[in-house]
Amino acid sequence: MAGRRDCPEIVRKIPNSQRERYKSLGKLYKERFGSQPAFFARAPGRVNLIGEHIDYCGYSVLPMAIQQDIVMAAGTNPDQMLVFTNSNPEYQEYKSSVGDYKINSSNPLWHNYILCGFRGIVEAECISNPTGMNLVVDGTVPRSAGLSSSSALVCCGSLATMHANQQEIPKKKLADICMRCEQYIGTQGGGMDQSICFLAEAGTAKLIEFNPIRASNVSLPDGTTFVISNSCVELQKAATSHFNIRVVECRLATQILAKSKGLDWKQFKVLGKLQESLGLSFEDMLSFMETTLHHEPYDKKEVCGILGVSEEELIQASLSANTLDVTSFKLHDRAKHVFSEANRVVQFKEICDQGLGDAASVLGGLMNDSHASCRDLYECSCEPLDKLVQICRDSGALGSRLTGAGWGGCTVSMVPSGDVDDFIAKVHAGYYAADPKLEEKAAGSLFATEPGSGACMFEMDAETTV
Ligand code: ADP
Ligand code: NG1
Repeated sequence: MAGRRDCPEIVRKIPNSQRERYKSLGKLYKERFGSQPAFFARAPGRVNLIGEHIDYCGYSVLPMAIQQDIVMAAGTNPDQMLVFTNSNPEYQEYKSSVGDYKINSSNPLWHNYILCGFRGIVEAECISNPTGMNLVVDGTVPRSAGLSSSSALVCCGSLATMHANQQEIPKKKLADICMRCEQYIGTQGGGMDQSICFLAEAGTAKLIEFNPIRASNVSLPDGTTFVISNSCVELQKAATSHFNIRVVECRLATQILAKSKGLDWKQFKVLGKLQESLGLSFEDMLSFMETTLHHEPYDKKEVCGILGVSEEELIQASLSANTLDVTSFKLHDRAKHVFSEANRVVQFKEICDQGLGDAASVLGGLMNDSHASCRDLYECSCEPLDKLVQICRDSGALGSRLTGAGWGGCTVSMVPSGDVDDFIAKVHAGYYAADPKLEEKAAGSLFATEPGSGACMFEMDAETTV
């Protein structure tokens, strides 16, 4: 049975390095709401080292939390109101009553992510009369950059809701709740971001497995450091259909492969479950896929013909609200990416566990292969991102790849620790200094990172009171 120690930590002392930030958040809270916040909630962003676009196919991934985070100064109000204010004036204040709010997935403004977290906790814990809640939000995770600012908002919102309503929920259950409730925003993602957000521990990357959610430590090779660089191309996932089209393509590939084996295809939504049912290795799945799916895109009619359903039935069984108009599906290439990427995650973990002398260069090779697969088979890269990956490799990275959903956002590079300063200087010169608009943003866009800790709450302490 889960106990208090399985729940997010309640930390008594805010770290000195963060004190001024929390103090000014507390000050903003007092100016807006007339009292001290009751507590702070904190949820980190993450960087995925390898395993892209496979969590929603049921496969394991290998992320670590980063230092950048979302922090909320939180308190309750007796008026049953939800009031969310942001330290960044770009985000307008949001106000509604606890019983009368709407999550708007067609125009997903910032507060909708917090509402996802609120709704997730209220529904999961059957809270019939949730308390009103005041929040002042402050974020340092680069936005729409593949470092999971959206999930940090959802997870932090869920943590604030949990604590404000005097609930105690174990981390794995919180990860599961948040994985599901973030889908209210419309993207049909997997559970990587929410799982690492709650289950991260300082000093170690994690292998995250699903069904049920589990996390195990991964020791990265000594003498290497991971460096993140942001291409500064932003794509808000929930506002476009790029992401869900990939989810649907993987689902259709699963169903056509299941049907070809005479299985009840409607029972299969994800490639991982199909592989498990068939009991095949990754190599066997790849050759089964090669002989079953054709390289050319499938149109809707062909898919309906193979599955023996009408378009209406296909919509019910396989499509999502924002993919109804998609007419062409690249099933072969998407499935090939998923099986090979899932295999790379297993190899990456094994190599880390073995800790052999040449581990870093082998891991770097896997990262490079992952990028090529994302670019060519999954088509989730873009020109600036490919250019940045190349600059990172030319600047001394042992491996470099896009991280997160892609179509913009960040690269993650594995760099010999002694060369980090030189690497950063070269990437700065090669990517940012070449364009004055990028040069302006370079400061927060290019940084070394270490595995950070997971979501937690901080009590108000005497030094933070204003
Ligand atoms: P990511 O890859 O960072 O998860 P998404 O495009 O999925 O990117 O989500 C980004 C959205 O999250 C932003 O458009 C904004 O609505 C919200 N967001 C991110 N950071 C903040 C912040 N500090 N304050 C308010 N909203 C934020
Ligand atoms: P980001 O990069 O944070 O948008 C998304 C999904 C992940 C995963 C990655 C790709 C959400 C909340 N996050 O992450 O589950 O599928 O893309 O590997 O949908």
